[in-house]
Amino acid sequence: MTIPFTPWPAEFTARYIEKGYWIDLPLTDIVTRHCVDSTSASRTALICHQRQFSYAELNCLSNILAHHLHAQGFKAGDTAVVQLPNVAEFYIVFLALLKVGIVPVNALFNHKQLELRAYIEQVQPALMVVSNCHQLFHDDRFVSELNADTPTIRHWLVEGEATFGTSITELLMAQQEESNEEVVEFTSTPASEVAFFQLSGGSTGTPKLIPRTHNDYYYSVRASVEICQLDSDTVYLCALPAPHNFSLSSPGAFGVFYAGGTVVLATDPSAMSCFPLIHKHRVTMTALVPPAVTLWLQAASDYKRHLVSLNVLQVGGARLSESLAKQISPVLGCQLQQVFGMAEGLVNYTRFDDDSWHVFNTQGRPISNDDEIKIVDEQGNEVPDGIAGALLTRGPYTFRGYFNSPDHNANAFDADGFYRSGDIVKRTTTGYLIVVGRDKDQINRGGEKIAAEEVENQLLVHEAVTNAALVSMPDTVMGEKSCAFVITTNPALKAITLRKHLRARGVAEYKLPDRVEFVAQLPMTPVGKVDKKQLRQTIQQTLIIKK
Ligand code: AMP
Ligand code: DBH
Repeated sequence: MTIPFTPWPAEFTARYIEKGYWIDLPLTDIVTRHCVDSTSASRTALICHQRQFSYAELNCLSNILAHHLHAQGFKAGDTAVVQLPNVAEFYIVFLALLKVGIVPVNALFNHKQLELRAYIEQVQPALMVVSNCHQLFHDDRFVSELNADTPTIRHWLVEGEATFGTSITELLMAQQEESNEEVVEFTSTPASEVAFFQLSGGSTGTPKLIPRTHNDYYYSVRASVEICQLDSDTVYLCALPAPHNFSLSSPGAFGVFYAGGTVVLATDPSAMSCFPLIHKHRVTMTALVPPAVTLWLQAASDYKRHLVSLNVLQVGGARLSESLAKQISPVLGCQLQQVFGMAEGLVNYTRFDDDSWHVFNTQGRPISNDDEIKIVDEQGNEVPDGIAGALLTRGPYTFRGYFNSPDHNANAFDADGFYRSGDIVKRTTTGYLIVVGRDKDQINRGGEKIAAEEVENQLLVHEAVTNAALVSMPDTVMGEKSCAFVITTNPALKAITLRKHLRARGVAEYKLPDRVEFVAQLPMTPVGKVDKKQLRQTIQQTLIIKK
């Protein structure tokens, strides 16, 4: 059994194979390739608090888990929903699932009932992997609800102490002691098939899933490793959520594993969590979103000596201002690399030999010569360099369709299979992209993406809300925050009541409106849609007047 997905047309498949992009190896190769000789196998792959794992250990632990799952009757083509914080188990579990061919959705740790249920609904998982550190899994209440609603779920793995399901920690410890584990070679799904689902930032009512094949993802990882010049001396701090496409593959932890370096896990991107780790483990490289950069710059003056080992700071996920960009090297003492990527595929990097203008003012250029870029005006005609337009792309690691979403896919791609990214960009004459805006209904809250419609739908569930529109408003640290314009039948309704309502609906905290404006009506465009452009202007004006 394999997971259905929209394949690349045959002539593209042939070209990507011929050019050596798709090499027909499973993603687990990023670790197993180091286990053929004892010197590389014994190198440190992963550091998680006090625990260190060599490549051999990482491989062995994921084998133990794979055996367990195999013994439980799991097989290739089964699906899983995984929600783990930044702990070693995230990679151990991921590798184990890939080995057995179980296709996971890796939810973010700040996701709650609404998001988890949306993923569960779409993939009908046989396996759930969760952490008892998460508020929803302190006890088994939500677990029982999900078991009752989702007959496909057969097994729960729990990180930490389990009050339900099987404890990953105990399982791995018990099995390791038995040692001399018989070696079974697992067969993952074929490399041309779906390895896992990546999460889309989305712009629709329900979050969409992005099928990523071994072949396409592994190519993006290898090519990123080359561009970012990783090697076995690289020590990478994973400060963003581990499942994020940026910290997983650009080049992220997978890139570091491929290169034989070391991944150090941080619980969060704060300076307080990260600076001591950089100092202690002599971290050479990390990746941040712009709001974290602001905080690091503020904290660095007292702790610059902690950062001497740091060579490269990658920044992406949201637009980095030129003024922030210029402070990075003098204040943090490392080189800046801008990264503009998307879980759907296309990733752009500034290169290490670029001049400072490109590094400060552009979001880089694509990974691959076969990344095809179209920048079009509202009529769909390509615009010249220097003129802003909508970014469309296709290529050897850009997907061809969201999972099980024919209606949405009909608009998300053009007739030639180019994906409409929803970003408004300009191309320089040197082929670099500058992100200037967005034409998707999304708020980018410091790199955390909020699909407006998803939140609006949940606001509309409230009995006193008759209409709602969520838009972005400028914020000096976050870049953007969210503002909900709400029409209500209850003049006494308060913003805090709506936030409570959304929490009770299980909406992730970062999606709660930062501000609520109660209004008598919403402006409409000539075609009868809510005029969000005007709402953004209204809230900007309000903020200016209040200042
Ligand atoms: P996601 O769909 O969650 O993977 O988010 C991808 C989106 O994040 C892109 O389409 C952009 O809108 C935004 N993004 C990522 N990196 C950057 C960047 N360096 N500058 C501006 N926007 C970015
Ligand atoms: O924001 C993103 O999704 C993103 C940013 C940087 C990404 O997917 C990536 C690099 O790969």
